Amino acid sequence: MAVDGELLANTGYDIAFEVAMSRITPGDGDALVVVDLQNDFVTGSLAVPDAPAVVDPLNRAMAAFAARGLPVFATRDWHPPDHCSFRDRGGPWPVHCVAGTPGAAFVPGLRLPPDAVHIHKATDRDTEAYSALAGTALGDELRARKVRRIFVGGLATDYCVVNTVRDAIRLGFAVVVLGDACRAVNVQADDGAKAEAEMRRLGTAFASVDEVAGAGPAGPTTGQEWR
Ligand code: VGL
Ligand code: ZN
Repeated sequence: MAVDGELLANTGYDIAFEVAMSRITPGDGDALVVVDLQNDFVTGSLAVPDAPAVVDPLNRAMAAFAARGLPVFATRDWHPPDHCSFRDRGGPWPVHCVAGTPGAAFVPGLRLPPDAVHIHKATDRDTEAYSALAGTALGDELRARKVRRIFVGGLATDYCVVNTVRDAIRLGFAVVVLGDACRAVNVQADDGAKAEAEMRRLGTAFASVDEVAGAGPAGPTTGQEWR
């Protein structure tokens, strides 16, 4: 059956189609937040298990948002060389994501839209900040773009993702976590599952990248097939 997107826009059929396809279509007021897709978290000193698996889903999500003209934010953990979270200062982590080093760079293969907004976090040597909304411009940048709902994917579920989601909800944003585009550190085996449970409890929706962006690597071309 041929579906004419122009004629059927905003009709009941259109909504029924979305529901039947389990789609959450990003639109006005939505933004994507890609969390900490950095070398140290993917292949480096603090490699998150199975982290390379989120690069392709996040590329597809970014393509879908960019094609709709929706904002994409990319965060980076951006520590000074003597950050308080490092073991030699009594913190829990190996040295990671030192500002300006290769470990702090985005992973190769991450296809950031040219106009992605870059957010640096945990830049103060004496403050740990897992949330991308703690001490950064992200909240103001979202409000400036009239964003009401953020879609979140990246690393790590049990640290930056859950803390960012908690702050976002506290600040009044609706949140959709892209479950297949997140991975957990799992210092304790169930940390990721606990973080997910907390996010659900707080009212976070979960969706797969396919549900949001459609299947396939290329991203939208005309918009017709993304209805
Ligand atoms: C993170 C561990 C250490 C994160 C940052 O962004 O998830 N995790 N620093
Ligand atoms: Zn860190």
